[in-house]
Amino acid sequence: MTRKAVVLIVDDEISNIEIMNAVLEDSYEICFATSGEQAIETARTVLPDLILLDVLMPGMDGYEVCKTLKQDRLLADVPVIFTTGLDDQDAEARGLSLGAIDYVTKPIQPIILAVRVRNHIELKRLRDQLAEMAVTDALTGLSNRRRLEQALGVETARLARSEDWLSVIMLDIDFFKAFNDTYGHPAGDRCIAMVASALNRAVRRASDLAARYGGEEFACVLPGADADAAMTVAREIQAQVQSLSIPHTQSKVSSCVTVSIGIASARCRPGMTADLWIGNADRQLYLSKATGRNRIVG
Ligand code: GH3
Ligand code: MG
Ligand code: MG
Ligand code: MG
Repeated sequence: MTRKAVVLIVDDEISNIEIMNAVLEDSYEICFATSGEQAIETARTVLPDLILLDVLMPGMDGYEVCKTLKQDRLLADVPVIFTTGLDDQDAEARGLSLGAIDYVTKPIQPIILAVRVRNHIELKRLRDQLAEMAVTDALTGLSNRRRLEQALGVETARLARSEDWLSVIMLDIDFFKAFNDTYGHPAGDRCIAMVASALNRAVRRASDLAARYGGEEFACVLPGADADAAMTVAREIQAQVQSLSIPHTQSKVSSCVTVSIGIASARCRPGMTADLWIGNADRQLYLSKATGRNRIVG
């Protein structure tokens, strides 16, 4: 069963909260706030799927709340619908220009409120799905190259501040063209998906990222991992791929599918870029290929 979406209702008048709650409580999990300050606090704790926000409130008003929400990385994408007695185009324009997605006027019309809330929650769900698809590889379910490069950019900047360790692993399936030629392209796809699952089993830390970089090439970002730690992960990747025991009669190094692995490890320094790290790991991978394949060069 999918969880109920959470709607945060913000209004300084309890009677308004009661009216909106009566419309929505069967379909959503409802939480309340009766001031702007409380709204921000509650939003940060419950991370609602949608916020119904009163404009006129003593203290922090709805506009200020909206501005604060939009500046918060975790809350900026939560749809905000303003609710107000003001039947005033300027107020509506101001709310929408601050990033609110919609506007309803009081007295609340129950059917309209219910439909708007439902539509915006559905749109938000589709937007989230699309955003997730944009950074996910369809064949393997791993992160794709886009997420890898984004994450690596963020990590290099973060780790450079403390000059902490970072390791990047690149790996590539050996003699994969011959595999496709022998077993066919669909079997090749299944092989890529299995190697991805092996990689996923080997890269276990929540802060680590495993991605399909392209074709039959994968990359891992291991924040905080020094050369020894990265070597341990690389050996585990190799062992997991080996334990898949995917037959490959045309491989020149084994009777089963193998991977070549390159590792780049260093303390992060200011100015180091994602491209530099990928380039370094790729150079090691090239050495692994050039010196015989089915091996780790770190
Ligand atoms: P090496 O050991 O040097 O890596 O040799 P290789 O044959 O694996 O390397 P090469 O880069 O020449 O070939 C990679 C092959 O991977 C070629 C391409 O057809 C295949 N490939 C790339 N993406 C996919 C995919 O999504 N599915 C399948 N089935 N094959 C793919
Ligand atoms: Mg009010
Ligand atoms: Mg290859
Ligand atoms: Mg390749």
